[in-house]
Amino acid sequence: MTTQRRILAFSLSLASVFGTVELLKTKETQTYTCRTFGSGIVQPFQGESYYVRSDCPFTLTSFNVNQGEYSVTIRRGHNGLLVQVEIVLNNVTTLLQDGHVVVKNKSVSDPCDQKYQHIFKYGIYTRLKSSLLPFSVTWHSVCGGINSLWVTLESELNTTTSGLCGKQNVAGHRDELIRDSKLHDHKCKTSSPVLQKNDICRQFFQEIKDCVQYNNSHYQRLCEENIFGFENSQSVFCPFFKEFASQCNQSTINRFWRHLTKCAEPRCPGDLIYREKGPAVIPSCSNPKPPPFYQELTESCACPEGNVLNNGAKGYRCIPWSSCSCEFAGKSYRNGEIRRSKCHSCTCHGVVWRCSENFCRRRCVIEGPFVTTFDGKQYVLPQKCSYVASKGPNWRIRIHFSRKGLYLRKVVVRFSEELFVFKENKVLWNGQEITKFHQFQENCNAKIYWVSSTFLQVHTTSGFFFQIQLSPEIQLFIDAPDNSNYKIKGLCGNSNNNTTDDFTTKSGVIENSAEPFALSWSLGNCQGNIPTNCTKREYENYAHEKCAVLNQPTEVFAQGHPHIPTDYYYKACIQRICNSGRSQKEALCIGLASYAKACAGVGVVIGDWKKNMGCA
Ligand SMILES: [Ca+2]
Repeated sequence: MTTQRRILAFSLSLASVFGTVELLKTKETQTYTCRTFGSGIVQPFQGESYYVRSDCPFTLTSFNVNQGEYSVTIRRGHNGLLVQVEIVLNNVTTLLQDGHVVVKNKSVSDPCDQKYQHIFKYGIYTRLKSSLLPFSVTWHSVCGGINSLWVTLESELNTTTSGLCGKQNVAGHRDELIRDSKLHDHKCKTSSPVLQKNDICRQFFQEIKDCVQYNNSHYQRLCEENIFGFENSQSVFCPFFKEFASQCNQSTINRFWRHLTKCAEPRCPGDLIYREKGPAVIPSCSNPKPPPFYQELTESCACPEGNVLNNGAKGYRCIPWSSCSCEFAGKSYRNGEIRRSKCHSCTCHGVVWRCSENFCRRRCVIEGPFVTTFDGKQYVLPQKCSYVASKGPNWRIRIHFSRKGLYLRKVVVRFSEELFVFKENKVLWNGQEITKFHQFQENCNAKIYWVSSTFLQVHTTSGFFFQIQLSPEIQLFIDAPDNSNYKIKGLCGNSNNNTTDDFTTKSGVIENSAEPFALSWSLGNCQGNIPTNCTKREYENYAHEKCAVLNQPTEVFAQGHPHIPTDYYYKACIQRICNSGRSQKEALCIGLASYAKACAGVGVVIGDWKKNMGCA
């Protein structure tokens, strides 16, 4: 680190210390909201709303707190909608464009938690909330752009805000706000608003005149400026009417204005129904009672009364909370059902398992493309790639897939400064082949032991521990270090006893399916897909017939049934035989061994299955 950098780092850390103090000093008085909607209506923090028609970029609001920059800049397209919004929160840029949310040049899906900001669905809107300041930006996306956006400051800042929203406590002048907020751009144009009589605007304000307290003719004028040229664009004029009708809070007005303006209620996906004032965060199987902050009411797509969103399934289905279910090893469990193993007992709570203390170590298993995470989620890798299997503060395990079959070619482990490469029947340490394994290299951070003729154990000084099987194929068993929780990442997940966040991608987004999650941890080029059906049809019958032994209650594997469901292992067994590139018998034995090892992991020893099945 250079001296300059050290000084910079030091002042930044000071800034963050003082930042906390500054935050406490802000007066908690009221909420300051500034909105922009339609084709250019601006409701500033203070003073009357105004209209601006322009395709130029503008600062909506901007301020600095503790050397951190905060700003929202907007640009409208020729369709009147916001086509580009750039939000800078404490120097982190988020771009809203073409229906995507891009944070630091990476597209994200909501919810998205980052160090200083949180992006989540807020009713029918999306909200970005800063965790440093009581500041948030909320928007509504429609086809073609954003038709409504507002920024909220929940306290008065010790600093001045500028932009179209003006100052927090002083009303600005329209023309000055527009002039001072416009950003440099050669090609864009700002035109004077056109006032042309519009019948819908007139009828609307005639009808609601009793409940809107302020200057009616001013708002009628705004309505006509907003709608001019966009008479057929509901995306432009509906948010305007919605905004004013919502101030009336009468159900008759609601029916009337939707009928008059032909602004239909937003459509909701799946079982969800639209509510003018519904929950900002929909109660779901995993979160049936969102915390108070999220219980705010807003326009929302919600489940019918008494139901919750089944977020364990696709397609926005609503079910009673008592019907929610959890998954373990490919099997579904009812809400409240208890699953016991020799290591611990777990109760299904909505879609999340709540488990007692685990007496066995949490183990990630990678057997070819079949992965079991530390927390027990099971999936199949989508492609033959190299992947980051797991990484922690000072170690990283990579797996490299074989091009030929469904197995690993090598495993590369970096622990501090030491590099281990495991290939079939060969182990390299910092580039040298090693043959003696017992208590290898006394001063090293890692020690390797042979456990059997094909099985290696690696112990590290930091308590991190894994086993590698070298033949008949390379398989990897990693034990989660104690108290590691969120510090571990990769294909093996994070070891926090919760399977719902195991598909966390490299960029920190939680995915629903294995494919985007696994590929985010891939490295370099991949060597083709991993087939999900039987590529060798002639092997199919053999596979079904032989793998069925796993499920049979009278056979040797039945001892494991109360502890580990066979569904996942049965499917994997068939897939191995069909696609592994090995002989049928060899693949079968590997498949059966996989279940036997899983049982051994929870302390259940399957009898002499190798002899029974003719596996060596
Ligand atoms: Ca987890």
